[in-house]
Amino acid sequence: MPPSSTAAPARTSNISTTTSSSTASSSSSSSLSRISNIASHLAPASSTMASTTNFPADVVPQAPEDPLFGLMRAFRADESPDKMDLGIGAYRDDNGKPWVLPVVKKADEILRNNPDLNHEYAPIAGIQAFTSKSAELMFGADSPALKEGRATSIQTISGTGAVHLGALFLAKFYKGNRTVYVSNPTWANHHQIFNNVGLPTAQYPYFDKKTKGLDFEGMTQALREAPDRSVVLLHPCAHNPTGVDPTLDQWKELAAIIRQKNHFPFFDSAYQGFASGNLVRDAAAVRYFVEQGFELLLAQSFAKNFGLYGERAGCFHAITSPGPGAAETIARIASQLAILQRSEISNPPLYGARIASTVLNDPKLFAEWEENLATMSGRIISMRKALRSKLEELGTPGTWNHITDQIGMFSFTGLTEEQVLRLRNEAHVYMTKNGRISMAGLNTKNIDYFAKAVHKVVTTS
Ligand code: KET
Repeated sequence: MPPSSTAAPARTSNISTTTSSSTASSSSSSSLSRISNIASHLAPASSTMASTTNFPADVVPQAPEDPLFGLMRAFRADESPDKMDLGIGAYRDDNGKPWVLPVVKKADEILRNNPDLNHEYAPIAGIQAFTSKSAELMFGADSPALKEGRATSIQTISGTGAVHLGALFLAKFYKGNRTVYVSNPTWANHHQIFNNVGLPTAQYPYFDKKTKGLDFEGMTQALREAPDRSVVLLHPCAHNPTGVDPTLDQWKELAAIIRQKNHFPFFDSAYQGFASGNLVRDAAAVRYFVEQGFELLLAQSFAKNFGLYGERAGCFHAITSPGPGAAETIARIASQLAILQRSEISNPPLYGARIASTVLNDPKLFAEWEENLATMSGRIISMRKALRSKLEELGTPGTWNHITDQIGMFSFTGLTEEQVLRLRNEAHVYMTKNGRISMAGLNTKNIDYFAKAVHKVVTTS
């Protein structure tokens, strides 16, 4: 630190002491003028100080704006009546409006009419009625891991907070190969979250540009070649951004490789119920791994399947392998997670978890939630069919079967970055540069416009 900056604060604090003591005793005009003299004398020094920083540009360079949230901002600022938001993965109804799930409205009503509710802190691990049902939702109520007491669950700040907590736990305690293997491509935030806690990321091939499907060969080869005991991040269903998932048979092969290599699986589940519309089917890969006795981590988001995006409801689960010491292992893991949680967020937010918990704990509301999920996934599937047939009718060059083959919230269209930018500039269509579209941004009113805009950029580029 330069000497001038250490000297200056000391002088400044002397002044303020003098000022306050002279104000306290009824101050004379001579002492006031003496203070103002000293203050003006010091002014240049303090203004020099204001321009010095511990964070100059070579230390804290200007970071680029988050691409996805930047896109949302640009969309909001666009005044065209034709504008279309196909960026963020958030469900929209057929009028292009955010949808508050009817079952969420009901749960909200129940909560607001409960005279016993208050705003006290949640326990460090969150609302137990919520976390235990979240575990059942993911792993199945009769999961061997739950029955044998080999699982621990802790409420988090939605899915991002869960991935972060898992990353932090691994950074502190994982003694295998600390490189986290993520799919190429993956949710962009994965890289940041792991890198921020000092865990490097590497990529395994995932998307085959030619078939616009899974590059299973490339994926399995990379996992075989990765150093033993690497961390492998997996999307259990509705892969973001590609909409391409392994089949159950492929999952079984992946599990065999992961077992053989002693890799450590970390699942990021943000779309349960969104892929097939069926909560159990969308959990099949995870449940298979648990049945096989893997030790694993899982981040669970309720942002999309409950439409609780901004309420940040989520859960982190750790499961350990069966064996005589399993219950003791999981208790130790839980105790450390509690310490990490306490120092990071102290305890998680209540509202979203209360809503989800109300639904998860009431069979009638749960059944209604499943209907709401079917409404969302059904509308998305119908948009896939409509988009594919419109592009085929228009004779847009290329094949478009991948639009209906891919599942979940997104479609990885295969549009190039140049085409994406032209769509934004010429047609006010907002999507990420990698050609991903959020299918829920399409509806019966704007799909023609979108298909024609795509046709135009594909035929004239
Ligand atoms: N994991 C995946 C795979 C994912 O796509 C998201 C969100 C999250 C975790 C985090 O969700 P949270 O809201 O923290 O529960 N994806 C969408 C939104 C975002 O990027 O924040 C998206 O890709 O559009």
